[in-house]
Amino acid sequence: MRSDFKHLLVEQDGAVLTVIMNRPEKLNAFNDVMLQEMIEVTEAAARDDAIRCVVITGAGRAFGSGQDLTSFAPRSNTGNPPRVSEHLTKYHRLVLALRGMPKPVIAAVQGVAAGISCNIALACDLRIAADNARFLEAFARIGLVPDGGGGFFLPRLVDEVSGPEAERIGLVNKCMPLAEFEATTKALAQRLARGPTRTYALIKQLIYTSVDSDLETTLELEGELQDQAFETADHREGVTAFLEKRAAQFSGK
Ligand code: LHQ
Repeated sequence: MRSDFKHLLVEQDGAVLTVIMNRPEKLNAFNDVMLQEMIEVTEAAARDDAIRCVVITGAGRAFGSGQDLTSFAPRSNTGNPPRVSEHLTKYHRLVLALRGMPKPVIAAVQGVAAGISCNIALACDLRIAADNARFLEAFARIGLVPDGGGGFFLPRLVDEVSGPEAERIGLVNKCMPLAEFEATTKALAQRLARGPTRTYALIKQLIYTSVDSDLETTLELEGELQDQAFETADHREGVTAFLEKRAAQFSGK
């Protein structure tokens, strides 16, 4: 995994990869370079067996402010603007890479997560929020419809939601005081990375497929995925550790 990105800070601590979107002066708005780098790092993390949990977060006082409106708007003022839908296919690649990542992905949200940055947080498996978090589908404020999966992940979110409110309605898994935010996120990511991460990937596949399946199809998929889980080293280790009355040492295999 290279680490010389222009707009990302990438830190690996054991099996946890933390990706920090790093354009704090623009509240980490996505320009073309940062979007491309996010796609690259996400796809590389998916392939890298040494990484067993990914944390996505933002530098400075925000998670992200969505599409950089200064870098996209001038193009649409030219005589031959690109179709927005063409530009959006890059975001689709990122959303699908996060969703399909064969290991847990945590969005650690402090400050604002607006527009497509909000929807990137929604595409992650878990969301941890600081009490200053603001989830903001800012699209309608600039006359746009939600994109980047906003229409899929959260069709009913029409107004701004704070961190504490997001916890109350189940939009985030945990909200905490800003002072505890970093340490709690690290502890959660390390705990997940020590888990049976191959099985977590199968669980993600089951849950995300079941959303648009019926019961019969889901029961069948459970059987197929359980066949795979049954063959993992981590399943053997889990049962052995239980019988030996000790903590399991999972390898993610
Ligand atoms: C920004 C941005 C930003 C550039 C703050 N761009 N500079 C996809 C594809 C194609 C087309 C369009 O859409 C999409 C998807 C989308 O994501 S659309 C939604 C785009 N995002 C927004 O509409 C949010 C725009 N930003 C805001 O409403 C505010 O900045 C929020 C509410 C996020 C934060 O407000 P404040 O805390 O008051 O901060 P601020 O507004 O003072 O921002 C700080 C700086 O960051 C400021 O620059 P400056 O040079 O004046 O200090 C802003 O201009 C800049 N910034 N968001 N998206």
